[in-house]
Amino acid sequence: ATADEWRGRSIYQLLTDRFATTNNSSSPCDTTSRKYCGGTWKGITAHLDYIQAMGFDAVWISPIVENLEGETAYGEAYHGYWTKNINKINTNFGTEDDLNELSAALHTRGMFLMVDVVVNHLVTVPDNSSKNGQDPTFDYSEITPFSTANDYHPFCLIQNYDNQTDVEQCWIGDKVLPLSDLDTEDPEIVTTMNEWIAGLVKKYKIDGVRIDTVKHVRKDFWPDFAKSAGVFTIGEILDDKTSYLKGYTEVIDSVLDYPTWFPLKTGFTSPQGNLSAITEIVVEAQKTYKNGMFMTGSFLENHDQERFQAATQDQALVKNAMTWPFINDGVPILYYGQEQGYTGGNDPNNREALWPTGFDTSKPLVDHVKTLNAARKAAVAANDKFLTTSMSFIGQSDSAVLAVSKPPLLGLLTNAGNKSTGSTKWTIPGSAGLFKAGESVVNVFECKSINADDKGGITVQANGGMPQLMMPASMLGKAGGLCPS
Ligand code: ABC
Ligand code: CA
Repeated sequence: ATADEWRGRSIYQLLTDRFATTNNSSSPCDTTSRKYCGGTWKGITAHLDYIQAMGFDAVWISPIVENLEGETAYGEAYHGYWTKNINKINTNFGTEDDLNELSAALHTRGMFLMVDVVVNHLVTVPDNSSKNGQDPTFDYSEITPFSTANDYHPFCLIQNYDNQTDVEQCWIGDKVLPLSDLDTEDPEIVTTMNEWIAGLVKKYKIDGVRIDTVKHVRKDFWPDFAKSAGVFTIGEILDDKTSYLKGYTEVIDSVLDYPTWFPLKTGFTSPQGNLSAITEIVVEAQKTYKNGMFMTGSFLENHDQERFQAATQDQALVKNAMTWPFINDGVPILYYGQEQGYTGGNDPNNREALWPTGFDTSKPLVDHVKTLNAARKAAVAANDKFLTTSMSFIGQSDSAVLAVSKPPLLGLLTNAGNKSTGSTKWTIPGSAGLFKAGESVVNVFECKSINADDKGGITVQANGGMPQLMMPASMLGKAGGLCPS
């Protein structure tokens, strides 16, 4: 599928090993031991109802290729990022047929499959010479098809993240488990990777790829790779600066929105957070990225960062922060387990198994997510320019509140927290041009309406620090499942 076909989608990100098992096992998963816990592609296929019922229409799964087998100093390759053979699949997750069944099952439901792919490195366990302060050596014959030292950049760990040559040609990982950095300057290797991605996308009817470690490969590698993939590409560039991401927005369709994630996380972690830092980043991105904020992948959690609820369990703050990805110009991405209220800390603790919850749909955050997806769908249905019109911020005098306008949605967020009393409010003047005089406007989280004043303005009082998502009542009609009257 093309970038345009992904624009209106909503993505559920999961780790294949941790989402669902084939036979609905209820065995616990000890995240700290960093071992395979038994999740499979068949397991995902069997639980698509759970994902779809929350309103998602795309699923991002872990890397699918064969990984290094057995124990390393950092456990097993259950996450899938330690490629051993690009031409085989990871049988811990199932068979080729299983993967094809998952792909077909998604398509039958009108959903998209996104697969995580890695170009930057492959992995083989080093000998332990580094223990004597020497450089480790590697048995590249374990890796397919890049089986000689010539296929890789000479060993050096990235020392200086401000030196882009270091970032691209030295290795990520650490002394204990360095990740062999592929020589992506070699034309033969480039051809091999381009043919590989074309074949993979075709074979499994993949609709989009999430590209790992994009900033660790030279920028001009990416356009041909993306073209060979032939589908939507979204890249991971872990950096907090829009000026750094800018160049990447020109070589692939889309980038994960890390620059906004940093102020989003700190802004909503406590009432002391600064919400205007979010506004600043967004305005910069809208000005500098190739497509503005459109097509950025907007998220609150992922598998590399502690979960939001590791930082705060104030449910008002949680619900505010969770609302953001669904009300901005980007494509919303929800990391599995957030809807169940998971609280895991940094890798590996943020990779809990989902099955112990029994895929419980009665949880409050499951409900919250349903409403968020439904509101976004309703907005798309009500305004055919929703996906192509930039959001804007409506100025507020209080720095603990944020008013995000993306008609017909008006997101009212605050970091006042659930202990806040009284004073927090949003003032939306009639001059913002959002509502008609006297029009009935509904907060879709509570299905409660208020009337705009005679100039079309509204003043909304926060209640227990909760976010509010406003929409003209007249537009709810097209929205299945949203505030049924
Ligand atoms: C394993 C263990 C961990 C252990 C670690 C040393 O080794 O599991 O417990 O702590 C995979 C696995 C991981 C595994 C790694 C390494 O491989 O999932 O569990 O960790 O073996 C992607 C994926 C990620 C994946 C890989 C590797 C890459 O999403 O899941 O990890 O295929 C860098 C990369 C980024 C990568 C990330 C993990 O590391 O750039 O692509 N993610 C700075 C750098 C970043 C760097 C980051 C973390 O540090 O600039 O490039 O990310 O090392 C901001 C700055 C940022 C700064 C952050 C921290 O602060 O703006 O620049 O990031 O203010
Ligand atoms: Ca590299």
